[in-house]
Order: sequence, then structure tokens, then C-alpha cells
Amino acid sequence: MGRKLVAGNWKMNGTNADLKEIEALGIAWAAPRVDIVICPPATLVSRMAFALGGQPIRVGGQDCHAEESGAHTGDISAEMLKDAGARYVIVGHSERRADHHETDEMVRAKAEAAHKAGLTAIICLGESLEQREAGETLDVVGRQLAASLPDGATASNTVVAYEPIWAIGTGKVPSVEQIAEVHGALRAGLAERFAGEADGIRLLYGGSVKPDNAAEIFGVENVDGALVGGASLKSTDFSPIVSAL
Ligand code: G2H
Repeated sequence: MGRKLVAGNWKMNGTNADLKEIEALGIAWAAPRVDIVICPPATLVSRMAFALGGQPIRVGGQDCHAEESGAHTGDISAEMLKDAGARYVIVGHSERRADHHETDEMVRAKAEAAHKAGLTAIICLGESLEQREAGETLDVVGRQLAASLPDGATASNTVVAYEPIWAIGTGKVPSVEQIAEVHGALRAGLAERFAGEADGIRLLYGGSVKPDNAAEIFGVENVDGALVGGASLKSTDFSPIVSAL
């Protein structure tokens, strides 16, 4: 198992003025034991990477196109993110899957593009409330894991984030038993396909992670960190989450 990882997903929030939140983080002390990534909107990737300078906090994109370049107005390629200073990119977030009709196949192609550019792909998956209530959770995430991860996934180029859609931005969090069940199934799924790499591919939990529930979530077996949305926007919320890991 590599080092634990906390990634902040700013979603469509943040302007230049918010870079002060990064400066205020004051979590360089956590760096020897925790990998820290912030994924701001694309407009801030370059500025944030520059602002972080030599600090051991990495910058990530929130999405990338599957192709390197071309006639895709409004899109950004993995190479462009790399060039702007990013080291990570989130792909397949449920908001992208819903708002932009992204399929597992598209997510897999984006993850392949990220790998080709030398970025680590944070591949998101998770069930809807209807699927959870129908008892389909393990089938759904198993299918997403199989179809969204490229064959070339390794411990260094891939992170998987389990984000139950019903827990995103709602304040609802699955029980530790529910998280343990899904993360255990994901680890087994990785072991079946990636053998020696499986233990090193980090499994993040995402969905309403806050300072007051982070320690409990991080105590669950097979949870290697978190993908944090709302609580990553303010240093006063994000710092205690990092310290809980
Ligand atoms: C889930 C998560 C971050 P939040 O989308 O990816 O957001 O922590 O606001 O639920």
C-alpha cells in the first residue's frame, strides 16, 4: 500500500481570490505521510500549481478529453493539464456522468489518455439511491470498476474513488459497514484483474466527508483516503480532514 491520499474537488467553485485558501492550508507538515491533491476548476490549474511552488501539494484537473488535441470546443486534454502543472485528473465523477452523459467506456478512454500524458487518474464510481435500495450496489460498482479501468492501471497511475451518488453534497454518509462492504468488494475486484498492483491502487471514499466524520471513515478497512468536495473549499475544513488521516 502506498501513502494515503486526500484529494479536494473544488467542482465549479473558485476564482483567483480563493487561492488564498491554499496558502492558508498550512498542511505541509502532513506531507511526509499523506499525499494531498487539490483539483480546482481548469481556469485555476496553472495559477494554483505556480502558487504552490515547491510545496508538496499536487494539483489535479476535474476532467479531460480522451483525445490529445483537435476540434472539441470547450474541452481540455490530459496533455494540456499536464502542461499547466497538473499531476492528477478526476475522471468519471457522477456529476460528469450525469451532466455530460459519460459512459464507463468514455471514462476508460479518458483514464487511458491521462495515463498516456503521465497523469494519475482518479476514477470515480458509485451507485444511485435507487440502485442502493434495490440491493444492486455491489453489482453496479463491480460493473463500473471492470468497464472504467484501463488494462494498464497500476498503483502509481490509478486511484479509484467510491462515491455513492446519494451521499454527494447531501450530508448523508453511508455507515462504516456499508463503506467497508463496497471497498472490500472493490479491492477483491482489483485483485482479480490486476494481481500484484491491486493492493497499491488506492481506494478513496467520497461523499459528504467533513471534519467531524473523517476519522471514522478513515478507520474503515480498505479506505486509503478521501475525495472531498464542499469541505475542500475552506482551509479551516480541509486541514482537519487531512489531519484525521
Ligand atoms: C463527492 C464529493 C467530492 P462532497 O462529489 O467529489 O463532494 O464532499 O461535497 O459530497
